[in-house]
Amino acid sequence: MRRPLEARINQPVTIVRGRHPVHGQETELAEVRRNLLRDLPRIDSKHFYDDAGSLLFEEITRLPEYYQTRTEEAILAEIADQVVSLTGARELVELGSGAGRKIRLLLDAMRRRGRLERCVLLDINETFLTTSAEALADDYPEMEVRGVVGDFLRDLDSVGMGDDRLFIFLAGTIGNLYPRQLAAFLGSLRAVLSANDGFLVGLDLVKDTGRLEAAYNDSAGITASFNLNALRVLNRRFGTDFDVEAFEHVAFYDRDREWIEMRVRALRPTSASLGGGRELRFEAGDEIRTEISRKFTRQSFAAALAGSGLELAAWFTDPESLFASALVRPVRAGASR
Ligand code: AVJ
Repeated sequence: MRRPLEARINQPVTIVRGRHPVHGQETELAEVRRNLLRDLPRIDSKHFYDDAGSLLFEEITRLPEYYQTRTEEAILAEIADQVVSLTGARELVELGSGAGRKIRLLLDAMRRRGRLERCVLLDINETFLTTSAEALADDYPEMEVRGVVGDFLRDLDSVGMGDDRLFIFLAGTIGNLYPRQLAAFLGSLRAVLSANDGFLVGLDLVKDTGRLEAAYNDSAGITASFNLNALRVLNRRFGTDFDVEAFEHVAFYDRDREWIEMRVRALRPTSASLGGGRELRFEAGDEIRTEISRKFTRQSFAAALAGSGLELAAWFTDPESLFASALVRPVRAGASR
């Protein structure tokens, strides 16, 4: 997959693995079991993204009901130059790297300012990460490209230190974190950010319930396939034996918690072996939560930042206020309190 080194002597692509034992099967297996044994069983949404799931997500981004991707792209096209000049970035670091149209809007803006030196991509899917890194190295030969295979909750420190960097975390993926995970994420982000680094984050916004629920219950059934794929991923990676056909897709908006929740629901009695002699039984109607996707307001996002050492520097949204791009910076020493 990687081309010979001499083909890109001026633009080396390096792929490294996150330092933490995310790939240690025992740790992950223990975590998967623990989550399945909760009162409301849970599968972490990172398990959606094997190759099939990553492709299904790309299909989701093109659905008529799924406004997020095209709205964020329109915002970024509008603000890229401003964000790059506000941050003076020479290096772009993408967390949870996607398939790459949106990152190019920012790289192009950096190129226009003549300050494009380096790009680091961090993603959990090695295949997608390598493909994206290679494509970016081809299209931006003046920049150095590095990939980190890892989990943005555990492997941020593998990105290393630097300055004049713009970190980006697009697509509203930050909304997939539970409040406690979000606080931990912001803490580890603060720890790798230098005083002059910036963080641009995509946030899906609170809106009409009908519109939100339609985005997660598309008429083509792609989100349903994406959701149920999590059971297949568990079967393959962790040796469970969920009968995927015995479950259906569920997605609804929880107005109190301001998040979309996706679940898989048993259509009939079924059971799954978790290994180690443990068996999980389901009656018809029993559910497993597979994802939360938080919807923010400017106020709730600012509240999430409170106490993290990070603050909101700018807030950009589309004309309909469907989605926002928030520019976040470390709180300046002496500027707080
Ligand atoms: C990964 C955050 C962009 O939560 O909307 C899409 C994943 N889940 N449809 C989201 C997803 C169901 C998505 N993001």
